[in-house]
Amino acid sequence: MSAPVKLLLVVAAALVDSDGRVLMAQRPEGKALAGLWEFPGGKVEPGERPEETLIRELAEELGITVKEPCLAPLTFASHAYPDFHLLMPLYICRRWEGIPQSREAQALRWVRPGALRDLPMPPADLPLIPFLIDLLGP
Ligand code: 9L3
Ligand code: MG
Repeated sequence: MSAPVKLLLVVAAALVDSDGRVLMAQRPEGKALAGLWEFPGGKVEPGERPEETLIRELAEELGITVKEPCLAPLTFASHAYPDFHLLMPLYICRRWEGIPQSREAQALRWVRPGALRDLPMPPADLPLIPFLIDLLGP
């Protein structure tokens, strides 16, 4: 038998603007994977439903209000890190209240799906790019 693995559930969002661009956030200094560009989101805390987590994280990180019906599941990432296995549902969101702003010192960028490959991203996020290109075009 192989060693037991710790499963980590993280939820992430592709916020899509009216031009079909996706909001990417750069992980700040001091965090794991600092400097890499990711889909915003975070860990599901005990007792939370994933959609609640995502709504909370988007409020904390970006200062926007998202209603649950505006979150549509798109795909998920399943990625082995050395010390845990990450399972990360990705939701599409096209509607929110407020203007996304950096609330946690992270840089933000709106990026065309076809240009996502040019950003250094966490390895878990990379396989999500083709799904966004399929949905939104390059
Ligand atoms: N992670 C990867 N891609 C993402 C997100 C939101 C998170 N789009 C990974 C990085 C960390 C773990 O999930 O290893 C937990 O994220 P955080 O709580 O450190 O932001
Ligand atoms: Mg986060």
